[in-house]
Amino acid sequence: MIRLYHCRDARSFRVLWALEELALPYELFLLPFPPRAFAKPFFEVNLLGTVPALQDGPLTMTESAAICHYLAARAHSSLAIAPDEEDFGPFLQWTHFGEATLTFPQTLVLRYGSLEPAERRSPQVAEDYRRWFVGRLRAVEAALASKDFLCANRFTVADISVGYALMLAEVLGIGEAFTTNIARYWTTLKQRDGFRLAKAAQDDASPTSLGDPPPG
Ligand SMILES: N[C@@H](CCC(=O)N[C@@H](CS)C(=O)NCC(=O)O)C(=O)O
Repeated sequence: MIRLYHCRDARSFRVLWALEELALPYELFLLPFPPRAFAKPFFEVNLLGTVPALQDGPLTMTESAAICHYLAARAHSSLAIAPDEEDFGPFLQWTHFGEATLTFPQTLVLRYGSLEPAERRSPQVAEDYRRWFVGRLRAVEAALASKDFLCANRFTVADISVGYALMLAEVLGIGEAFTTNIARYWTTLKQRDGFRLAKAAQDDASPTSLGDPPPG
């Protein structure tokens, strides 16, 4: 069975959301954040110590957007867009944009705004990257004009990838910067059953001690 190593509301939430949308069976290992400090045996799963880590038989993957694409494609699900479909290019663009362009600046807001010890925090860095993130939302706002989803007129893992960045923005208090189309889109995404089930799964999970047998 698929195993997902996850920290609450971290990028691994993308994978949890995709698993619930796809209705795939999985084992969830909920780790304390950051695992590299508080779950050292996790280094045996992912030598970087980052989440997500997904194990599917002998395969281990650690990139959230790639894992979502992998799961949807392997399931032959409409959550992936195939190479012979018209929106294949935009699908790849948005799936990667969600992580590489939108989430990267947010991690600097998080790190230098709150995670670092007080003496290492930098309001200037946090503010600069908050603005960077908000500026990059312009592309999402334009893409959603008269559309409910980013590609192919259907929900795909590209929406999970970008949607997670919007979720993190809310956590970081940047949600008030959402413009009209983004606010409408985000409201729709978070009402999905898959999103709610993923939230419930992390709420219901017990913290995993990696020395223990798998949960469930
Ligand atoms: N590009 C990777 C980034 C993975 C990553 O950096 N995850 C963060 C959580 S959001 C993490 O595990 N941070 C803990 C650390 O760096 O020690 C992805 O999209 O999955």
